[in-house]
Amino acid sequence: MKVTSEHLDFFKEEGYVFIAGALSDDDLEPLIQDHNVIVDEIARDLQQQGKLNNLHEEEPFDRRLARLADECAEIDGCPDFGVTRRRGTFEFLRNKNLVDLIGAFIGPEITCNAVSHVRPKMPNTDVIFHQDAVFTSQEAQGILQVTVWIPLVAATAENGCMQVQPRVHQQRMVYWSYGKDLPQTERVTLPMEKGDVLFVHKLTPHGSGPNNTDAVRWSMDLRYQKTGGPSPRPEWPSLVARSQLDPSSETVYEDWCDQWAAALEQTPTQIRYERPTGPEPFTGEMFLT
Ligand SMILES: O=C(O)CCC(=O)C(=O)O
Ligand SMILES: [Fe+2]
Repeated sequence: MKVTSEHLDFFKEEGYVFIAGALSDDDLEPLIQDHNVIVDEIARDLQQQGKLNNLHEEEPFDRRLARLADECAEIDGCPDFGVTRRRGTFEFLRNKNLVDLIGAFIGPEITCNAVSHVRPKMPNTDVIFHQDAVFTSQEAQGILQVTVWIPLVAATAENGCMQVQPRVHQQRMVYWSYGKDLPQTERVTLPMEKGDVLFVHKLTPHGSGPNNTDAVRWSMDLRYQKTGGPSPRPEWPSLVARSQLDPSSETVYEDWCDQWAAALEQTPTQIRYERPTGPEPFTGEMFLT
């Protein structure tokens, strides 16, 4: 699957674009396997501590963490990938099929920054509307960055799939107060199948409604930028996913693990940067030119 000029025109106009069937089960499987292992480790650990009776081993990927959480209030999602540092997940962040798509939005020098997450969206939780442009250090406010949203299970209106406010990015404003001052415009609901990939402009307001099912809506939300620019979260490591200029500069797994371990030792929880309180014009890079 390729990003076409129609996709890019749609992205420029609407502030998001949805690419159906961009990834195969083979692309996603290592990521899912890693998170099966992570959930299993959480369960066994709590069982050993006497906090859990049933490991719920028979439950499928999309349900097991929810059943464990039903039984043990301590479970609220799972640690992020910088903490778990599994190889399959690292490889996914630089998966060829994925990175081929990203190049169309930011060019051939591609870095995944640390404002990137695995998100097990638990039953009854939602994500309030916001722009991703607000999650940034001051130095990186103007960078060209694209959000890549990838479901690991089908995302539906019922389990709280992504919703976006189209065309708001064209106002070139950053609404800094995390949702409170966003313009109230049409919201488009975007159900997605496993394998689909969504690209969201950093000025596009988006969020997701409550997960009204008893399963987990697993997804990845990743932020890619041009290599060399300032990081929106510099205290944690970025990863060079691809370099045409210097392939030897691409991050290797062992270094990525070491960098995360060192960074988390120094800064265990994320820093909340100073930010303006009201809306301000965005003067940075809007699109790849
Ligand atoms: O996964 C969601 O529901 C919202 C994620 C999000 O805000 C993002 O990917 O930027
Ligand atoms: Fe977001």
